[in-house]
Amino acid sequence: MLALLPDSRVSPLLLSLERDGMVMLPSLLTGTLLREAQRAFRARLAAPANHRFRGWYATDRNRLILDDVLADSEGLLRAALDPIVLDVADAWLRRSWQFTEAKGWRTLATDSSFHCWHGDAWYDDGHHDAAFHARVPRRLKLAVYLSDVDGGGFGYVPGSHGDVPHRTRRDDEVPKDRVRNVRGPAGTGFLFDVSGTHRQICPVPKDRDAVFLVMNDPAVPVQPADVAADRYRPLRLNAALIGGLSARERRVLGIGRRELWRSGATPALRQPHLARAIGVASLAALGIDSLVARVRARLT
Ligand SMILES: O=C(O)CCC(=O)C(=O)O
Repeated sequence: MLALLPDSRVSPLLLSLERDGMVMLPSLLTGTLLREAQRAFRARLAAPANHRFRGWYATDRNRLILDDVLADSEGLLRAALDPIVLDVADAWLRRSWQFTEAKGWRTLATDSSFHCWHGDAWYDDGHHDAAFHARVPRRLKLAVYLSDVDGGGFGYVPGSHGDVPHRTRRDDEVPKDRVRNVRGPAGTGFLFDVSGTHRQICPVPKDRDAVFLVMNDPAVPVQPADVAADRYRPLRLNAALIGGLSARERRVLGIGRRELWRSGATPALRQPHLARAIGVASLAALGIDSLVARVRARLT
């Protein structure tokens, strides 16, 4: 595989990925494109998703999550389509891969150790033959920091990747002296194989903004919990930003690809009572607005 690489800049990166399971891409996003990406990210963090505001949601108390971040920012889209990123991914994942998720989150500063060491659970391991189990399907994540990170960064155990079934790992199973704690200024990128042991390092001394873009072969079936949550579906993109793409860029963004398309799919409600309460409160607030407007009209 290495001998087929088109670009000598890519070979050392691929060797690091092979050896460590992760590779740094310093200064992946810089200058005006970085500032634009930061502005777009922060704008969406201004409020929770509500009505037409595409804001954050949360699945734990420590992170404000944004979906479909490639639709918000030209800078992030360019970082995702950086030729080096695509070359490494083509070699590591073979050419059938595409981006299957584009999330970002702000981790709120905390002293608590809220995140555990794990290899990502994602593929459906319940319905496959021995050949499937002998080789864990490959998946990469491309991460980009959008804030300066000098503590509370991403942690990875180099060399822990490979044909390791996904699972969480107890703290005492992790060789702490080998952990790579990724620090770097905003715009730092890195790629990692999700089978390796990793987590958000805690404590987190200040809020950390980062995006994590998922890349894998869409033909690999995903675990039922992720189907129910409507994860790993076609990306939502921005029509203004996707003109003039090359055939390869279209392929990796999944444009025109239907493998992940599930008509009518919608995420299962996590907190149905809260959803109902928000619906009732929104309609009540509109009723109050219209009452106030009518009273004002009478008084003037
Ligand atoms: O937020 C982090 O640094 C950890 C990310 C992570 O565990 C993951 O993407 O699976």
